[in-house]
Amino acid sequence: MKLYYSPGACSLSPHITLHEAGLKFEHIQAPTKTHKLDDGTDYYSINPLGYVPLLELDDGTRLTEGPAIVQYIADQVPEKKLAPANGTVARAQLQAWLNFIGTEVHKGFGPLFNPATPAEYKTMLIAKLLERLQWVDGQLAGKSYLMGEAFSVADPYLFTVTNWADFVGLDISGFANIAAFRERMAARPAVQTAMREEGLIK
Ligand SMILES: N[C@@H](CCC(=O)N[C@@H](CS)C(=O)NCC(=O)O)C(=O)O
Repeated sequence: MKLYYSPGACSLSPHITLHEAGLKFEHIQAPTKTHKLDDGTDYYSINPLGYVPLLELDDGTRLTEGPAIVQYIADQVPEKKLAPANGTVARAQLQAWLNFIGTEVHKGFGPLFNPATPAEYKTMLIAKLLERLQWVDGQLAGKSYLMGEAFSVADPYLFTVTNWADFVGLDISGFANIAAFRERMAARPAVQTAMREEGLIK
């Protein structure tokens, strides 16, 4: 398998998940600004939408959309229990978290990275993000991970998007449960390996 990623982008979530799964894969950098691979390939020829993550399977199938990719990875190694079984209420709850993070948090951050976004809109986005993260903080009370005591593939996604707070000047230091969750995540070997491979830590 090949994972197309950009350092620190949302592709960090499947990158961590692949290490949690213990699967063999190659990681290929696809810079989100230039859309050019190191070998000169135009990334749009791989993903016409131009974004990461993209997981290319060994038969050449290309999977996009982070929440779908991480569930696919989890389902390759059911013994690792990275996601509850398909068709269960717990699986729907995991999907609810993945969708919530994708639509209510991830996509709220995007325009904050864009210097062309008007300041008033940024202020609105920040207020909404803080509201959503406050709710996540409450949901994490008394829990180690989003789904309870068991780690799941929703956790690397929350870890990844909350990593962006510092870069856009969003102060989330008041969310004690998110801070504890982030520390717990940062201590996981799979997280450290993925972050090292992306050049985010030494
Ligand atoms: N809907 C996609 C969105 C992915 C996305 O927003 N990727 C960003 C990085 S976090 C990106 O590659 N942006 C560059 C671009 O759109 O060209 C998903 O959830 O996987």
